Amino acid sequence: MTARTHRQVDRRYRTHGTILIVTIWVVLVLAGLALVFARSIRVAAIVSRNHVASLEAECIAAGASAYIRARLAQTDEEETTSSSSSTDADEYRALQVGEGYFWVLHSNLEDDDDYDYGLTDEAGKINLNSASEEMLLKLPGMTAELAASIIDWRDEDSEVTTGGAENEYYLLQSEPYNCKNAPLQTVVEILLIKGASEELLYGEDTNLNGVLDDHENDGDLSAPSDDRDGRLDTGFYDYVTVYSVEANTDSQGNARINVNDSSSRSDLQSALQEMVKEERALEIMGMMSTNPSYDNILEFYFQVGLTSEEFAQLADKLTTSDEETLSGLVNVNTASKEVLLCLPGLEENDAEALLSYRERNGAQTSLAWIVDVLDQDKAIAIGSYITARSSQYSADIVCLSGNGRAYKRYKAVFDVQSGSPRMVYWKSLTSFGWPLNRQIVATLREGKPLTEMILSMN
Ligand SMILES: [Ca+2]
Ligand SMILES: [Ca+2]
Ligand SMILES: [Ca+2]
Ligand SMILES: [Ca+2]
Repeated sequence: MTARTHRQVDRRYRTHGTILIVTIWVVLVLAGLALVFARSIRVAAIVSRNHVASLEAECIAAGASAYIRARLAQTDEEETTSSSSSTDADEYRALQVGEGYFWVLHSNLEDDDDYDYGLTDEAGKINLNSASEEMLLKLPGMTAELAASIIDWRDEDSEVTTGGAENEYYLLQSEPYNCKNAPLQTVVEILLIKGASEELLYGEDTNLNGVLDDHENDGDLSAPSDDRDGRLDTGFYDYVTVYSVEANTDSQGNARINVNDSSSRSDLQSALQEMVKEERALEIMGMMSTNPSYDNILEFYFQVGLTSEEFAQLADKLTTSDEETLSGLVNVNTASKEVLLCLPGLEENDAEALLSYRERNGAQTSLAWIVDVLDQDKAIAIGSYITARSSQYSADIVCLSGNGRAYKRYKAVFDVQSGSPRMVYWKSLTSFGWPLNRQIVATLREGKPLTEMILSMN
């Protein structure tokens, strides 16, 4: 072989070698691209599956809201309280919608380890717009600064209450805003007010479930910071509302008789005669002062010497106010101990006596029983702040998709005053976190059915 042919063969092999290397590279790049593609398709598939799950949870929330409205419409007359009886709990726990589920969570304020289910009565709470500074101060965790500032925030004037704040304060903030000088429209609006903070509002219960979760009892190991004392130190979130308002009519929707209005004396006498013999009716009328100015109907009760049975029949028909609506009255039939303790003059033993009467005697429809539990002075002192009726209910709606991949949580408030329940508030609570047992999510993610055992775990 000549040197020339050697060179030719060499060149040919070199060309083949180059082609091989280029081919290997092309294959490598293609393989890489295929991997990237496959991965991005997989990611896209996961994203779209999660998106579908999220839409599913959203639809469940809409269904839950319709369900609650239907239940409220149905129980409008028959049920007066929504405190968590056992039947109530079943009607709001793990209800299946399609493949997914929803719960209506109700903080169990007596037990740090247990959930309750059902609607929450907004009239069983202290109304931030009508409570006096003194009443606000008695809320768990309330500070003097915040109580005074709430008064200034909602009152029309610009005079600073001691410890409070008006425009001078808010306009000097790094992002200035005006003092509202009008009622609060939501509970969380309080976070705009001087002295307020999430720590005061929610306390250690940062996922708003009324249960002491691990991260709420591990000190600073994980957020939130807590005192690790094995007890759930709550804020006042569960005890306050801005929604409670009722028509100043009786339960049938008829105008009430104003016992302070001399022109309604004949109405009062007829109402009495429907209930007792004429002689007794006249006796009661005779006890009334000629120029009456009763602070509230409990004062009327004591002055005219009604029996508590008579008062129970009459209480709902009477008023001492000309107003068409009454705002912020506390329903003594549903209020928690913490809320009862905010009422003027009530002490620990009074609140306990009221609660134990309710426990013994079941759901009450009137407020007349107050006079069997409290002495005259105490009953009259709270008489202007209490009611036996509820017209607004809130729901903490927790929705989970059927595959456990997405959940949504909403706070809703419904007003039943007009007969057909109307939604007056709807806000996502999803960012507060999954509030129920994590085993529920894990079970659905594994594609297993939810058993009663899993559902009843705390
Ligand atoms: Ca003001
Ligand atoms: Ca909690
Ligand atoms: Ca913690
Ligand atoms: Ca604690």
